[in-house]
Amino acid sequence: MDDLKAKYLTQIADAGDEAALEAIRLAAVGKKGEVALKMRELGRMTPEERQVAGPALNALKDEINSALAAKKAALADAALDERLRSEWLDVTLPTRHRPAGTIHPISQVSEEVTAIFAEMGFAVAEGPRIDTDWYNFDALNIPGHHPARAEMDTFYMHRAEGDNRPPHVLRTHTSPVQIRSMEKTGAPTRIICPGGVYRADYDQTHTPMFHQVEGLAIDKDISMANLKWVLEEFVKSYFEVDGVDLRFRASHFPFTEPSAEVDIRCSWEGGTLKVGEGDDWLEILGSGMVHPKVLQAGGIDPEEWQGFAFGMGIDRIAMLKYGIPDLRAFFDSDLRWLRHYGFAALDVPTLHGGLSR
Ligand code: 2NL
Repeated sequence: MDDLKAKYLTQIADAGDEAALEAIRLAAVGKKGEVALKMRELGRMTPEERQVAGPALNALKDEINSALAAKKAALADAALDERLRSEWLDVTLPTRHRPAGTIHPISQVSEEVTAIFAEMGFAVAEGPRIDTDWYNFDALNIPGHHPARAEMDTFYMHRAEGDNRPPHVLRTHTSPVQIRSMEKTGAPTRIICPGGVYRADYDQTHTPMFHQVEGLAIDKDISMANLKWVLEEFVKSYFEVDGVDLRFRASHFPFTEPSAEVDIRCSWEGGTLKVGEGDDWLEILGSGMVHPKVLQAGGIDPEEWQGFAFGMGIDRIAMLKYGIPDLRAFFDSDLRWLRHYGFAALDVPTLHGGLSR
């Protein structure tokens, strides 16, 4: 019996894993194990022999079981030690770089402008960027011979051979959206149309795609006085100043009569723009009373209704607000340079709700 004990305790001590331990357990103290076989021999012994062998076998069984349990615990400890040795994190390592995205400045300025006009009751209207030349030109009283319709100024879509319909164009302003809106909702109406527009132009202050916001207010007795108030409110809110002088300069657009270009009082101290003070004037938009022919094209009776309209370049007013010198910079894929101009989300309402930031 001492042989048995020595054999199994040695095997247990040498076992390398739990599977080996289980095999030893079955062979030693399992139902058909060696100790069980010995127990069966007890029946053939004399009572005296049995009195010695019985307790000894039970003791052997207990001893093997506790050796198995101890070894199992030791193996688990060793496995844990090994995991702790191999699986570790250096929490002092610097973090990985995670580039942070920001809303595009053009998108943000669009939203700022939209939010300001929304407070004055203007709804947003949107429409196709590819439109017929009727919506883009004719409806706006821009005749066939007008230079804006020349190929060097406008992108014309290709027509299949034999298709003799007038060409579609990439819209050169968002005005066609306003014509479509007039047709759809009639008068009275108050809308703004922000969006991308296209002209065949490329230099420091022109890109072939740029962004515009146009506004339109039509009612029974809308006048240039209403236009002036709306624009004043807009400029004060957008440039975050308490007051500003506006200057209306007589101008000409085919779609308005009379027409005016609007300047705001400003100064250029040390190269930075200050709105509302100083002796300089800065042009920010074009405007006027909607031409009767344009109302008519939109299905609105000019004998009954009148309205004002205006248009401004979003990219341009974004450049002015943030002091960005080259329009082309907006359309580079990498906008990290913008931080150098102090561009940051502003504490003004946006369409996404709440404050932008
Ligand atoms: C400019 C000038 C302007 C309009 C746009 C407009 C639209 C309709 C009817 C009448 Cl549907 N007018 N839009 C009017 C005056 C000026 O834009 O220099 N934009 C950058």
